[in-house]
Amino acid sequence: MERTFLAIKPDGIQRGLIGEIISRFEAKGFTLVGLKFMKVSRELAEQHYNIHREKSFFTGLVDFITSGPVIAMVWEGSGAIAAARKMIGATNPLTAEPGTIRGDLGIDIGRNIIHGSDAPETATQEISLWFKDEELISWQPSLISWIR
Ligand code: 3AN
Repeated sequence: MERTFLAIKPDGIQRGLIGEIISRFEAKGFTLVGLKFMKVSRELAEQHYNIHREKSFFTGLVDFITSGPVIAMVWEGSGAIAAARKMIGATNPLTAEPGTIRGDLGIDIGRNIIHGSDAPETATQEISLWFKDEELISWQPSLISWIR
């Protein structure tokens, strides 16, 4: 069973999109194993976006993600990492496909609503950066076990 890290960014929270976004992953059939509503410290933001440290937009990115609360989540399911990326859509919401979260709900590359891990290694890294083991709950949605 695969786990992926997703975060609803400050713009998603400010625009009242929390329910809409969580609903999509619930409806898809993935299982929520961790969730917290939190302010992101500069230190955490810089670690999370470390790979972009040399990019021109790095400071703006860190300013933005620390500017208001975010919802950090871990979702579990077969193929969850790639499927969540597909549901999120391309980095630039203007070119993201309709039907994706960014394609349906956004217009600005710097305000692209949600983050999702892009590969198994980054998912593992990001989950341990954002969550302690005891904050993650393994459980079986038994009512729908027949679809697995
Ligand atoms: P994704 O979130 O689709 O994996 P990355 O990892 O390439 O995209 O970029 C991380 C974040 O950096 C994006 N979610 C976006 O907020 C921001 N970003 C990426 N490219 C740009 C850009 N050209 N200008 C401003 N912000 C950007």
